[in-house]
Amino acid sequence: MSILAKSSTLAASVLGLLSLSTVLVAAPSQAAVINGSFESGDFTGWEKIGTAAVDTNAYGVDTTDGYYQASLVTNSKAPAVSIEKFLGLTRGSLSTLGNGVANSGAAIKQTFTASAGDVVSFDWNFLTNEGTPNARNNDFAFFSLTGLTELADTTVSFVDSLSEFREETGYQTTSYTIATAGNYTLGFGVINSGDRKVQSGLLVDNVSSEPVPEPASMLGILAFGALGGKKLLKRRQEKQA
Ligand SMILES: [Ca+2]
Ligand SMILES: [Ca+2]
Ligand SMILES: [Ca+2]
Repeated sequence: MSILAKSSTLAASVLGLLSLSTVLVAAPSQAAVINGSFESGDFTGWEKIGTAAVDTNAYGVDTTDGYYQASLVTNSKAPAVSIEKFLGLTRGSLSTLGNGVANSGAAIKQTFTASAGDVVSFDWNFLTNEGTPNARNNDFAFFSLTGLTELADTTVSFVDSLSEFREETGYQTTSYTIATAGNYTLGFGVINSGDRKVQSGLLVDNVSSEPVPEPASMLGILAFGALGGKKLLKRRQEKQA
């Protein structure tokens, strides 16, 4: 075997170890949320119910990441009970958030596998044509993951909107840490409370599920790779001698 051939074998072995390290480090992201920023320009990886589209800045609100964002509107006739079923929520739960009787709306969802400690993070913006606050028709936006959590209703602070809606909360970031490993369905929705004459909307962008950074173990794996490479080099050099 020529020296060149031996070097290539060694290079291949080291490369193999490095690839293994890469696989070990990258493995958790395989199970993460996909197309979380909607940069495919559509709902690849997601399912929807009611009126939901993928829009650009032309919507009248800038995205927070890339060119696209998801926009949901309450104007469809998808009843609250169908949205609850779609998201795997208890029947009637959308009416238990203290905003009156949930009428109809829209939602999107995605199911993914998470490890304990994974952080689910997303940007959202609630928009409405309702007068704010509006006790009778208290439209609201929510997300569902391990339970149901309200993001905003007509009683929060708003600014004037350049979109088709009168007012918006502006984009805000929400994060949630997964306590137990398993399969999770992440849902986002916007609901007409009371009547369905005046609409509200929800923008979502930059959705991600990230493993908690563990610098110590990552360094460990890389060090193991480097060490393995060195040992291999030594062994081969001994053989050569
Ligand atoms: Ca985006
Ligand atoms: Ca509320
Ligand atoms: Ca409404």
